[in-house]
Amino acid sequence: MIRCEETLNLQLDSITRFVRERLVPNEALVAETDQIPPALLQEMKDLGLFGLCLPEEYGGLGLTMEEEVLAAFELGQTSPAFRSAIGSNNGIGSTGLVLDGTPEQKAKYLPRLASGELIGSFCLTEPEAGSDAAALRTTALRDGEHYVLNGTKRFITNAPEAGLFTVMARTDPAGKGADAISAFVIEAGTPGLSLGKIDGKMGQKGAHTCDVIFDQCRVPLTALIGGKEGVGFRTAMKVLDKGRLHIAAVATGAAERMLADAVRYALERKQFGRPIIDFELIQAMLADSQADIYAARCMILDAARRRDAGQRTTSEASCAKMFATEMCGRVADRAVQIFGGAGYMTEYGIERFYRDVRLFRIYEGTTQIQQIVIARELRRQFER
Ligand code: COS
Repeated sequence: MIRCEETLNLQLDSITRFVRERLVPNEALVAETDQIPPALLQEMKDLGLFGLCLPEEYGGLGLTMEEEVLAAFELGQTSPAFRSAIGSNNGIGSTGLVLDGTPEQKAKYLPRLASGELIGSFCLTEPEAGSDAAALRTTALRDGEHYVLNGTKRFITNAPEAGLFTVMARTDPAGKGADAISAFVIEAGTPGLSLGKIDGKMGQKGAHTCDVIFDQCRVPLTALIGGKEGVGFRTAMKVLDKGRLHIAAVATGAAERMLADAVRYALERKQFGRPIIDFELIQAMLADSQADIYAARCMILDAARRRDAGQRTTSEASCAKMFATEMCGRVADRAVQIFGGAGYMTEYGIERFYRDVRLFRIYEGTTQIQQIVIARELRRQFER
């Protein structure tokens, strides 16, 4: 749903311009230093990028899902590290609170997440619980007016910068299923919460992950999201339903960028006395990429509109995430191929994208998890 075409176009224009004029020229620097310059982060705050999807009543821009994916197509057109910096505040680091938080929890944290003063982070994955998220072992045991958390969360995006963690933990250690899991909102600096060393990664330099460790970490009862035990796994799944659509759109934006780079290169690069775009085998790769991108865009926009209309879009979000991220991988591979030897060289930047986008097929649920979700939804539909 688009609330006001004119306002949205102004917002999208300013994002597009910011990406082109401020982010793209800094891609190599961020990759080299593994840091986004603080001045650029401040510009992102000033533009309201940390609160794009947070409700207007809490200081965000309140983008609908359709508006959000349109913005994500634009944000995807540069190094994913930039999108990652604002991604958790707009997505997995805040959605749990937006969907299931108490009015007090929302009032306390959402305005600071929307402004970028606080960075949010989502702690689900553990050393022994990745795809099988319900197998998580971190416990949160009630002790009078507190819960005491113990356990380790792994590969947590933006944890090194985070001021606030959404943490899924087992409130019923004997319970096996989803009902035993609750969600908490925990501030950085809480005694008993510490961070591991920053992980070395294949790509996405400038975006950081690390372990988040809870050792007798005592939080007040008010840290329980929604004030309700036993619904934290469902909160996490709802967060991912939305997050997966967002990632699908970011992956599609990245594919558009790589295709544009490949077309420009194919126009300039001459072999056999002609620009290589004259050759049909190059044209085939470009055409396949364009069709792939078009299909992903259509799918994502349709899923976003359905979500805005109030439909359950678990299956559509997984379809979109699976298709768009796999598609992005294919486009990255073809782009490197079109660049040829230059595609393998750091100087041309395309190999950096090739490495960066590999993560899209893994985080917020691997392609294989999306297949499971889609098949389960289908089965449910036919069993009914
Ligand atoms: N929305 C709301 N509720 C949901 C839901 C969704 N999308 N998906 C599942 N639930 C509910 C189910 O309805 C069920 O509740 P009831 O028992 O009341 O029906 C409960 O959650 C448990 O669901 P299910 O039995 O399907 O859970 P499983 O343990 O079988 O796991 C998968 C399901 C595999 C889909 C889940 O573990 C998953 O998504 N894993 C990947 C996690 C991931 O993406 N990690 C990436 C890191 S986070 S960046």
